[in-house]
Amino acid sequence: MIRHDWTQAEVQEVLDRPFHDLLAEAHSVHHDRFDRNEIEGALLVSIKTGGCSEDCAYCPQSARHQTGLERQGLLSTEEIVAAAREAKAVGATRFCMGAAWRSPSDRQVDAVAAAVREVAELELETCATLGMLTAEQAEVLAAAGLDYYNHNLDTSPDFYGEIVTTRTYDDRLATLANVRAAGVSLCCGGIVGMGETREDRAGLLAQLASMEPHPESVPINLLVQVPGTPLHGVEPLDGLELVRTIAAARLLMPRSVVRLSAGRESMSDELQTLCLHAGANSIFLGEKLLTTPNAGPDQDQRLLDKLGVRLTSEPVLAR
Ligand code: SAM
Ligand code: DTB
Ligand code: SF4
Repeated sequence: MIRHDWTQAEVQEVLDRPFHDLLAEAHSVHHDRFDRNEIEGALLVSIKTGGCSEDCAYCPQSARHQTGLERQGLLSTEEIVAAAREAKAVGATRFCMGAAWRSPSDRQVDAVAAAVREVAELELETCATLGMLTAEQAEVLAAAGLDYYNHNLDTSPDFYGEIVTTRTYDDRLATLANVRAAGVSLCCGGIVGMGETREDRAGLLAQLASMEPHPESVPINLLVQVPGTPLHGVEPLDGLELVRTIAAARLLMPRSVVRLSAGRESMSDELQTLCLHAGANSIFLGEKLLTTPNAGPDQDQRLLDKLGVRLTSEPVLAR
C-alpha cells in the first residue's frame, strides 16, 4: 500500500530500525517494483552558472560566497542542444538543465523553453531546475515539452532556516504545487551531510512522502563541501546514515526513482553499492555535476561492470 500520510515520528521509527532489517525490507520493495540490475543515467549541464542572489549555505553558486567560481550567462539553445547530444552519446536517458537563479524572468523562461523543445526532439527526457516558478511559467515549460522539474526541499522544515534565509519552505512548496498543476513530473529531494540530525532527515522524508502523488524522482544528495561556502568543514556524515536515508526513501516512496545524486565522487565503491542495494536506481553520469566534479565515466563503468548493473536504455519510470 502506498501511503501519503507519513508523520515525522513514523519515519524516524523507520530510520531507527536495525540496519539489516531496514536494508532487507528496502531491497525487497525495490526488487518487487524495479529491475535491481538496472539504473537510470541522468546528465546535468549548468546552463547559467554562478552569481545567484540566494544564500543557500551549501551552494558554490551563491554570489554571497567567495568560491572563486567563474560566472557564465545563459547558454544558447545551440550550446544546450550540443550538450544534450553528448549526454545521449554517453547513455543518459534524462538531460537536466540547471540554472543559478532565485526565480527566472518570463524572458529567461521563454529562452529555456526554446531549448527544451529542441532537446525533447532528441528523445531524451527533459528536466530543468531554474529556481522558483509562477504557475504561468510552469505552463510555458510544460507546453514546450518539459518532462520533469527539479526543485528540492533540501532538509526538514525545522533545519531549513539554518541553511537558507532568503526564501522559505512555503516558497518551495508553492513552486512544487505550480509545477504539478502544469502537469510536469516532480524531481524533489534533499541534501544530507549538512550537520543535520537524523530527526531532520526524518522530517525531510516525511515531507516528501506526504506529497500526493509522491515526487516521481527523489534525488538524495550528499553535501559536496566547497571551500568558501559556509558549510565547508562541517563534520562529514557517516556513510551508513546515507544508506539508511536511501533505504527509508525507497520504503516510503516505492514507485519513485531514487537518485544517488551529488557526492558520489567522495564515496567508495562499497558505499555506492550499499546505496544501490538499499534502493537507489538512478545516478548522474559525466565528469561534472553542475560546477563540481562527478565520479566520471571510467569509475562508473568499472563499478557497473563489477556489479553486473546496466544503465536503462528506456526511461525507468514504473508508473
Ligand atoms: N537555483 C535553483 C534552485 O536552487 O532551485 C536550481 C539549481 S540548484 C544548484 C539545485 C540543487 O542543487 C539545490 O536545490 C541543492 O539541493 C543542490 N546542491 C547545490 N549545491 C550542492 C552541494 N554543494 N552539494 C549537494 N547538493 C547541492
Ligand atoms: C539535485 O538534486 N542535485 C543536482 C541537481 N539536482 C540539479 C545538483 C547537484 C549540485 C552539486 C554542486 C555543484 O556541482 O554545483
Ligand atoms: Fe542559487 Fe540554487 Fe545555489 Fe541556492 S542552490 S544559491 S538558489 S543556485
